[in-house]
Amino acid sequence: MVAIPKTQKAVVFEKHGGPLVYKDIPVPTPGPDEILINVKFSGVCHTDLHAWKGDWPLDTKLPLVGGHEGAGVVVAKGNQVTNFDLGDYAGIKWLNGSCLSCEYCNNGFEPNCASALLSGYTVDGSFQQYAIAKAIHAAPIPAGTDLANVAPILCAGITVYKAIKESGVKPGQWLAVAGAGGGLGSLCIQYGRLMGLRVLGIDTGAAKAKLAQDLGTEVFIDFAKTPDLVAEVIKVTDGGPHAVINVAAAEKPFEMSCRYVRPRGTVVAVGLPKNGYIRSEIMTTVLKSITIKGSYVGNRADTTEALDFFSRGLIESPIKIVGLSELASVFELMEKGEIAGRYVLDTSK
Ligand code: 8ID
Ligand code: ZN
Repeated sequence: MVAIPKTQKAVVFEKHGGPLVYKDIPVPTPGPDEILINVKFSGVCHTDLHAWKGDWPLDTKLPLVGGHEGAGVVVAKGNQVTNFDLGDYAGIKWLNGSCLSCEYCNNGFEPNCASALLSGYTVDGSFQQYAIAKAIHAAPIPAGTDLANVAPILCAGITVYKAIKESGVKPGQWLAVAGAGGGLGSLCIQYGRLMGLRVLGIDTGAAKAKLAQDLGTEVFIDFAKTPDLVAEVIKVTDGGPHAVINVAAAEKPFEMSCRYVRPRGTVVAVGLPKNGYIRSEIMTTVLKSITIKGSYVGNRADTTEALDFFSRGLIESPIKIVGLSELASVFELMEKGEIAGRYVLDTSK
């Protein structure tokens, strides 16, 4: 048994866009159906930046401890918990809990549950040393896993794995990833390759181009250096990609993807730019008979499956590790679009 301290380090903000304060706060106590995870590492997702800025028409808890890619060790549990033991590895994901009895939960659409609890948004998340998760939704992480490297799988990995499945793309077909050099994109390239797809990456800058190519894109297009992106994508994929996963935190690439997607192809919306709309010209939408759909994280089965790819050593986690106290500077880099891959916070620093 490890002793659980009364207080811990966390990054807390009290208002959107306000100071991100690294300070001591109480360690929470798990309820009957909850586990307390000693978070060792937490990925920083662009969603955390949206949450801090208050970008979305969905209220957060305030004050808030953000973060939803937390990997750590179970140190306490409620008396109803049967699926974790003390000492097990567990992960905090975006979907912290859901009712498990509504139409959506019953059909495996847990992210669509109206009473879902969201880590680092409606409940405190993983930018702290000790975080609470509903045991039934916490991610089971196999013993011996590298906790820094697995952290980005807990949101970015699950989300892109699910989005590719939702696209219905088949082995041998083209998958375009718009936002390929970011946290979700760099994992999307790899899951796509592992599913037998030909991957086209779209993003900008030398660092993201190199990362995307190292991770397995067959073709990379720098959108900032390509005057007619739509024509170029159609050319290199010989008619357009069969599916597009939009993971950019910007609106423009969504519209473009509706133009370059192959006839009968699918455009998947994953990125969540502030006030964003997908615009697709109706004539083209109909004549090309394209599908436009949204994909939102993943359910418990998607979690296990996405983690399994990682556990078998098939996924390279493109991470840089810095201390938890440095969250504000990570947000600054992310805002400027200067992060290739994912930053992971070490909660001991
Ligand atoms: O379940 C979901 N749907 C879900 C889950 C997790 C995250 C949605 N998200 C959302 C986030 O809230 C965010 O809006 O996905 C988006 C991407 O998250 P991220 O991968 O964590 O962000 P990032 O690391 O900053 O990467 C974004 C990339 O997009 C590129 C940037 O250069 C960056 O590499 N990008 C931009 I901004 N504009 C682009 C464009 N026009 C572009 N790439 C191609 N074309
Ligand atoms: Zn996320």
